[in-house]
Amino acid sequence: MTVFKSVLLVLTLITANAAFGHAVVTHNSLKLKPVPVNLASEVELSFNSKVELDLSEVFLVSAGDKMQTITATPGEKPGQVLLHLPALEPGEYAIKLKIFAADGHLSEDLLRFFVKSTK
Ligand SMILES: [Cu+2]
Repeated sequence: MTVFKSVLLVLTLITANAAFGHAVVTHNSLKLKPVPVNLASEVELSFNSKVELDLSEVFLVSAGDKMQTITATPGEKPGQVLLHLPALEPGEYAIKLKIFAADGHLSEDLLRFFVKSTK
């Protein structure tokens, strides 16, 4: 009976941990590497868990709340995602993320950034 109880306890703990599997951005290359002007580029994101890219949606939001879908591909490491940005004029933008974690939970996030002319 004691063994059975401890097995149950371990199972409960594992399930409780899995509930924290929501995909949260832990690394974001926008902070380190500015998005270039008028040149297609990539943004690298890392999540704290595996993400289901087939179910996830990523949008580029530009002035006037215009949204366009952007392509997201898996990176080399687990939880890593590459976003493929089109060539952008200087301005204020945001990346809207609707990301499904491997546990099926949806998280939404908005990453704001500027494209600045260096001249
Ligand atoms: Cu979750």
